[in-house]
Amino acid sequence: MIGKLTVFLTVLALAWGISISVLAEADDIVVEGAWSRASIGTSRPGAAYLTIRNTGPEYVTLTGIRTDIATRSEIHRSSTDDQGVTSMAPAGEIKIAPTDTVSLEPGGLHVMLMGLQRPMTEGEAFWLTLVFSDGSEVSVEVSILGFAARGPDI
Ligand SMILES: [Cu+2]
Repeated sequence: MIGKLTVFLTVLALAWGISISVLAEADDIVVEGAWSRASIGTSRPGAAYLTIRNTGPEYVTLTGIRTDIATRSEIHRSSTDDQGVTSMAPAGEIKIAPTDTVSLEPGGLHVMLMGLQRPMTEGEAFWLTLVFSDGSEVSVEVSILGFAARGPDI
């Protein structure tokens, strides 16, 4: 009887252990307010903005972006030097601390969409997939706002 109970508890412990280990980074990620601006044609890259919230107890790392609206998409960071010159560069991986929020917004971090496959038309939307370091993914629909939009609430 005790033997059986031990086996039962061991199986329980294993099941618990497994359920912990399959918890993906993406399970703790909330992506909100995804938007972009309408483009004039497809010759210039587009940009997308959104907010990523880590609701979990561990760090999560955003490693890449996938979308079918562009042939290449990267996370960039814009910065302005003391001369007032603005430039941007690939931001690499984005590490998000537990309970922290990272905002991709004009003038800072953004998703650069290079090689647009179709014009970004106001009122339409496209899908963006965020890829995390454990291979898990979160997909969001990105609303396309007007040419001069500064955010979903403005
Ligand atoms: Cu950029």
